Amino acid sequence: MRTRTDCRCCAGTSLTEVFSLGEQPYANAFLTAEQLTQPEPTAPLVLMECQDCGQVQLQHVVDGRELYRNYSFQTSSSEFMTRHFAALMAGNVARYVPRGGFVVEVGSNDGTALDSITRPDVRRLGIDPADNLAEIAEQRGVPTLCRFFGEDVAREVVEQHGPADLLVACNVLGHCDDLDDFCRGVNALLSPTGALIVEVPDVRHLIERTEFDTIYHEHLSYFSAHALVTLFGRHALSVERIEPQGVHGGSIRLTVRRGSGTALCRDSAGRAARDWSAFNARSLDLRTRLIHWLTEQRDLGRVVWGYGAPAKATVLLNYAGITNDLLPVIVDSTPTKQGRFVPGTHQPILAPDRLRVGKPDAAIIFPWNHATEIRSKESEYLAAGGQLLTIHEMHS
Ligand code: JHZ
Ligand code: ZN
Repeated sequence: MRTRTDCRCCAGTSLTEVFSLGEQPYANAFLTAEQLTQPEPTAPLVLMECQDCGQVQLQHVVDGRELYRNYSFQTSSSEFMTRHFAALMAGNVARYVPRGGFVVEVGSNDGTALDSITRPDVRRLGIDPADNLAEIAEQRGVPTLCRFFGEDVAREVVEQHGPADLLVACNVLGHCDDLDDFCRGVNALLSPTGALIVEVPDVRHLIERTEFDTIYHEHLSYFSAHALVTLFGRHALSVERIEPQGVHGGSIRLTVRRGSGTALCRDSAGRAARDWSAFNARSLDLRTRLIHWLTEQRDLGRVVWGYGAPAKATVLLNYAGITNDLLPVIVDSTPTKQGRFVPGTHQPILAPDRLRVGKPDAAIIFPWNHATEIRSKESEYLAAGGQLLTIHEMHS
């Protein structure tokens, strides 16, 4: 772990602390039964804001090799996200990829997005550091390079396959410590007429919608459009388009091209409107309400489980200190998470069909971003009187 004292978007050094979740375990490091008795690694989660460009980033950087070698999250776990990425690929392949062209996805996970490309003439390559995921992707026929993307890897790829017409990086920029190296990689790999498509959660929504549970060690940056335009501008990359996206609590999609003539003015992305003290107060209030509600349910003799074990569940449960006496079980559809336990608070993770057997009175949907999909899958449980709710819907 190291402390970062400069802004990864503008290189400035005026960083101010705006929020802290304290010392926390790694959100996606779901434990095996043997690991339950062993000490767990933790690191602080402290948010810093750059006073020059508005970038928000973690003060402490945990080595990515520790977080990503074996990765539990799988893109294919959501049908909604699978459709979202298929639409992204379809539109941009049609727009930027000529016959026989080349598409590279950074952070390609289990190959879901690249697998959606239907044109047989298009060559594809995924790049992802998790070997368990690269293996899954390869099995479904998506060629995958199991590495961290950066300038060196980009040069190797160009040498082997030629330049990329389309580079896609969704929910991956936030995970990169060295964004200058990422941008040098883009410049090494992108064809002169190609495009880079980036998607990241928008920090504006994180603040406005009190999404503090999206703050964890993997997420080193919490971007605004302004900070990203600043970053790319320093690397002769120009942001051609910014489109809001509803996914992950409110995201932005950027289309980035070669050239320094940034077509977009650097909109200040709500900097003046950032009210961190109200965000701090709302986060504390949410935590208090959650603890009260769960205690009340327990005292009424009602059983409450968790539905979905996203990284966000680990953050919320640990921040609120919710152990098995208040919430004893979580169900999740991801095979690699089942049979494991939540870091820190140790709830067991079971397959979703156990919900129909165990029939808890209620379950908290931890991935609030997937509430619609989960409710439609669990219509039987709901019809039988079960309750599914998100933390934002909780009133005691
Ligand atoms: P979900 C992800 O974070 C991954 P997380 C990553 N860390 C990132 O950067 C951000 O997104 C932006 C389960 N589930 O997508 C599957 C069901 O059980 O909110 C997942 O474990 N049944 C790279 O970890 C979890 O919920 C279902 O029907 O916060 C969702 O995780 C559905 C739809 C999901 O990711
Ligand atoms: Zn900055």
